[in-house]
Amino acid sequence: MSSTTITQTEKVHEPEYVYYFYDGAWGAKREVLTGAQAKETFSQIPIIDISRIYSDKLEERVSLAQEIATACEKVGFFYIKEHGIPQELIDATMDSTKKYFAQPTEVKMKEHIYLSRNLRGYEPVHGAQLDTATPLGDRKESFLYNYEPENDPQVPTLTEAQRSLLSHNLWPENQPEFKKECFAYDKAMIVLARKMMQSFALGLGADEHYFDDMITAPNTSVKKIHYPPQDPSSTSETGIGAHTDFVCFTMLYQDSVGGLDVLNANGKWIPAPPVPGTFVVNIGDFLMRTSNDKFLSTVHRVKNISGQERYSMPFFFSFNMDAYVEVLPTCCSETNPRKYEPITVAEYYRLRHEKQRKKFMERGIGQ
Ligand SMILES: O=C(O)CCC(=O)C(=O)O
Repeated sequence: MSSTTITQTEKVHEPEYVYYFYDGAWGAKREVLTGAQAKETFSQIPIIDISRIYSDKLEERVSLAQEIATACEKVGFFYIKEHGIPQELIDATMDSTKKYFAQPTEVKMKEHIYLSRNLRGYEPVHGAQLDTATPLGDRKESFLYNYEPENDPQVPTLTEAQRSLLSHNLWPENQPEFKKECFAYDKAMIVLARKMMQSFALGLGADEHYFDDMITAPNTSVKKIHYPPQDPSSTSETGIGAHTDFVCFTMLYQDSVGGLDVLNANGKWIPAPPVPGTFVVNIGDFLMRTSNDKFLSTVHRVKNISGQERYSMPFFFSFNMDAYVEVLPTCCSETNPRKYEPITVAEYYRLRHEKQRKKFMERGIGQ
């Protein structure tokens, strides 16, 4: 008697992942989910008219806050329109940004970020490399400047100890107009950002003024970015590698070129194309932490494959450097206990900067 063995070849499903930069390092990953495995997630970015943020009726501010909170919980990204920042101011800031980048690289290198202890100033093309799979790094150059209290529309009274926690900017010499234009933009954005924080507080079920005392001298920064076009088929560089922002939230102005993508829960890249008259707002790691993960800090990236020069200006916003930040009590319950210990902003940033500087020194950049 003979016997036959039947071998069945089972199709093994190899999971596919999207990798991204998180907490100072590349390597966090999200599985790409399709078919029956796919989760319910977003496929577009909502646009919210925020004119109600200036309403003197609490119920209108609350209804806006709820709309914003829904976007923060489901997407972590949304556009804001009717935000109150004059288009002429934005255009003037974009013009001065383009003039700054048009200078020769050796002139801009005089304010290289590694000449500043807080990594403020100019970073050349390929100076950053978030995605370690791209050997050249990020195909972008940038200029980063921070909050200066004298430029705040509500100038705060600070002790010497509080002043010592602030970052120092590295301004180009002999370009007073550039600095003046940077400050004019920052000033207007600080006013809007404080309103946004009140809206986030309401949306998280807290008092509208819950965050007010923590944002009297907020840690804000503006990064002016120029993305030269990249070869669409290149795998050796990208515009900015996939990452989350580590601040509370970001308000991004982008020109009309496009290239920003946002990652949904299924590991699918959703475009965030330019929409005239809007800023793109996204939640960062620190507000996600403060909300006990209720609000999402969403992964995003830029690839400028348009063949044109792209310019953008993210405005990053965080609490005062000496603020001691706890998870909001309204975001915790017996069934959903607090996930994070309180931390001061200065400590949170110190840890992050340490990792960032170490990473760049490993690549032989900096001192
Ligand atoms: O330029 C953009 O559109 C996004 C910039 C960004 O994600 C960043 O600087 O963190």
